[in-house]
Amino acid sequence: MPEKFYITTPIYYVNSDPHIGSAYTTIVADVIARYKRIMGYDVFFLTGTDEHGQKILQAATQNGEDPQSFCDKLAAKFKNLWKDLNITNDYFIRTTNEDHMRVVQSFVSKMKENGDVYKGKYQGWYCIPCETYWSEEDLDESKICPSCGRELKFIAEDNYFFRLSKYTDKLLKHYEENPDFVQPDFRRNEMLKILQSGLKDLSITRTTFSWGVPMPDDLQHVIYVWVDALINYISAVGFMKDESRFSYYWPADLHLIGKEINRFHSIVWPAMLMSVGLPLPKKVFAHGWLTVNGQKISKSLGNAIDPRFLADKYGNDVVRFYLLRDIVFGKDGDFSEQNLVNRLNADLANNYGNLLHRTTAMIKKHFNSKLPERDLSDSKLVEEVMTAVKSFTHLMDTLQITQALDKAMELLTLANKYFDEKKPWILAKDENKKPLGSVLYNVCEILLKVAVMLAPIMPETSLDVMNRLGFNGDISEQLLSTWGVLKSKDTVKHGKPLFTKIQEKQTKPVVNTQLQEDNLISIDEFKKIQLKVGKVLRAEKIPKSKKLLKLIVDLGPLGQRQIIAGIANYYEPQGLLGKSIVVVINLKPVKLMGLESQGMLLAAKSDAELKILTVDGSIEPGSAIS
Ligand code: ME8
Repeated sequence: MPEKFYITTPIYYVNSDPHIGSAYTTIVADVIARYKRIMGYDVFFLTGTDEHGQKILQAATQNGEDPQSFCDKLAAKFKNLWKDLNITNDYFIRTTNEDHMRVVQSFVSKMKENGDVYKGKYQGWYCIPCETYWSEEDLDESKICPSCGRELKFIAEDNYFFRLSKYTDKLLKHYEENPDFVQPDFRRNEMLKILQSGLKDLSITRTTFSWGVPMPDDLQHVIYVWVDALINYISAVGFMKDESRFSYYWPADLHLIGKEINRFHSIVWPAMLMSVGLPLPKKVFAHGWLTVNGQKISKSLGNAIDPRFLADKYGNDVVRFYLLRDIVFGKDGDFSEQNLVNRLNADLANNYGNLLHRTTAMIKKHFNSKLPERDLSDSKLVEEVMTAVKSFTHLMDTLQITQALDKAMELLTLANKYFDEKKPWILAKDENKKPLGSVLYNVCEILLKVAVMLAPIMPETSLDVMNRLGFNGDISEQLLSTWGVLKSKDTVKHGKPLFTKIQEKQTKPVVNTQLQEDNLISIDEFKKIQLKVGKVLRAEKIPKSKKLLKLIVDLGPLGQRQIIAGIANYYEPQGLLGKSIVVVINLKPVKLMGLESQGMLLAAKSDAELKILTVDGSIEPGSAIS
């Protein structure tokens, strides 16, 4: 019987489209799931969407949609993206699914029966984007969210509370007895500090909106979105529905999450499970956060890269490889498209693709495309390869994924060095083709090992490489643990280069190009802004103002208007006379330094400069601009 391995990602909020951050966690989880399958485990890989709560309700309302159809649309986007990114999740859970909602109610009822839920009054601060309560001690005077830096809302409600405080000591004991429960260690220590300072009871219902799971026996309340969400990990594997399935999969082997939601997974969730008497997950791994070109990923900065766009441009495998190679798993890391291109060119096109290409070319030419005889005389090489493979599996098993990937890359370096040192192009001149054959065989066998090691990360490429090497069987652990898997005389295919290098000038950055649906306006909305050509008739400084100039502008049939513009630091009044500029004419008039401004001129501004927009050539004042 194979051993089971149950792995989860966070279930993502459906308030906005998936981005490179959610894709990162899901891709890493997919890599681990694929690796475990190769190693013979019976894997269950779960992902899904978190669809209740105030944040989702707000997003739906802002979009003018009822929350359920809004969630349906967004959940489909996540589901489809994972399919396109080659994610092999076994199930996709949605918290608006009725089965899940029933489980949430039963779970909370059970906590109540066990004496862990009581009614009280919550008064304090709440972060809607994080759906998180904060107590006064966590905050300074500014009352901004310690996690996301956004403004908090003060709420005062009659709520039900969970006796989280009761579990402080039990949790501390669990941490002590299971030193690997939370990983990496520095994240475990953060949680230990919170536990050591003592836990407070947690408000677990809300009454000011109804988009959530109703509290059993008190329908005025909906269950706190985090309680609802965490329960997905058990409702998805049959809790209270299919007990044999549930007891087979639970406890989860790994909850993979981002660092900002560690407290929910490593403290709140385990305490909830203790309350109802269920075993705790075996491991929580909280990875770091991705920035983009050094900046936090944020919708307002417009840098929330669309993973599909990236995958379309470079290919799924390349994006997956880059994320695992460049972002040290566990630590914060920066996404940079330039670094992705550098990795593609150096690691993939040069070290991997080129070696395969050179090797298969020689087998085609000198061995009529048949894999030459295996040769065991080079035991030092074989030993080095097998040591690297062993470290690879150890590193993968202990979730040191970036370091495991280093081992595969080291093997490629080793094989390239071996190829160059053995000079097969000189051996090829020899009548006796055995020495040439054995070098080429050894390189092929290393390439096969690398393809297997990289299969969880670059599944399509690995299948392609294995096929070119003449291997068409299943990918399994045995291909890693024994030397000499490839069979002499099998047909090797010499094809197109595996990867195409990208020259710098070919890359147009994908950052900032994503169209955010909620930022888009329709042509009718754009047409509401009336733009006309205005000819500057007069321009003068305004006494006591350093920044403002007063302009009188001729708008043809619309007459003349006075415009007060903040351009005095950049233009002398004289220099503006006669210019045909762009004027917004339907802006509400405002008073600046006591003077009415009856329109606005358009200008381009950088940190250091400001340039007024003018019309290219001469045209009647008052002409419409569209
Ligand atoms: O927190 N870098 O959902 P969410 C790396 N619904 N990972 C990132 C990231 C970034 N910049 N941005 C997001 C929620 N992530 C809850 C979870 S689970 C029971 C409920 C990833 O949509 C990372 O895994 O805000 C993070 O923890 C998760 O997306 C947050 O997703």
